[in-house]
Order: sequence, then structure tokens, then C-alpha cells
Amino acid sequence: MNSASPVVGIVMGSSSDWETMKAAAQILAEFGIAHEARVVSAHRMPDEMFAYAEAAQARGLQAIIAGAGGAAHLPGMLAAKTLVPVLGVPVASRHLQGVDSLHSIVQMPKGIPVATFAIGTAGAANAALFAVAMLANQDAALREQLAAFRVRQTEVARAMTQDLQ
Ligand code: RP5
Repeated sequence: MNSASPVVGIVMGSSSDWETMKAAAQILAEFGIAHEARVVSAHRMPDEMFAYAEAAQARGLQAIIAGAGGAAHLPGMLAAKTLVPVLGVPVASRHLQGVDSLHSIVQMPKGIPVATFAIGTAGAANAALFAVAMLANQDAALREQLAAFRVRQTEVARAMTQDLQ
């Protein structure tokens, strides 16, 4: 993890979410974005959750990527307590495979937005890429890195045809 002050916080409801959420950390590390990862359970650590949200802006966080599964209140409750943009990642749950998490996160009532991503590791990675894009608005070098990432992705996809034989 980058040792500079974090500009992106990755939080999750349980260490069991890390298998999913580490996809966000990997992307941020790839782009050299200082970040932190913490368990801040909404229903088991409500006081810490509020404290994390209340301190986020002063600590320099520019985005919070929040992952949770089941009745996933974490992203919405964080968003209620901070003006820092919250990017929500629905973690796949055992019984409903994350559809419960998705609905819990995406169906925020009007007024407190949570940018919601796909269920699972694709959502975690895309939340991090979205945070990179937000930061890149004010950072030309980061914008170039993001453009290069897209070019590499295109090259990988073009090369796939040769594997079809
Ligand atoms: C949620 O409950 C967490 O976000 C996790 O996805 C789910 C299960 O938590 P554990 O029982 O694995 O701690 O709060």
C-alpha cells in the first residue's frame, strides 16, 4: 500500500469482503494512488463508521469505495455523513448472490447519492477505475496513465481473436 496520506479509502463490512474489495486496492496500487483499506461494519461498528465518514474530508480522502454484502447499509450511511463521494460495491452474498447487496446499495432515496457498481470483483475494480477518473480530472499525468490503461485493454482484446483456433 502507498505510504503517502490516503486520497481514496476502501472500506468494507467484514474481512470476508476483502476477497472482492482487494480488486479495488490492486487497481489503485497499479495507478500509484495512495489508499487505505479498513473494516468499518455499519451494524457492528456504527460509531466507528460515523467517525470514519465525519473525518474523511479533513483527512484528505477524495473518494470512499465502500463494499458490503446482504442488507448493505454501509455505503449509504457513509454517504449520509460525508460530502466525499461514495462509490458502492455490492459484495456477493451466500443466499442471494449479491442481488440483495446490489438493491440495498443502488436504491438510495433521492438526496443522498451512492455511485453503485456491479456485484463482485468487476464492481470493485470499476469503482477504483472510476476513482482514478475522478482524480485524473485534476491530474494530467494520471489522465495519461488512464489512457494508457485503456490502450492496453484494447490490445489485449484484439489479441483474443488468435486464441479462437
Ligand atoms: C456484511 O455481512 C459484510 O459486508 C459481509 O458481506 C457480510 C457477511 O459478513 P461476515 O459474516 O462474513 O462477517 O456486513
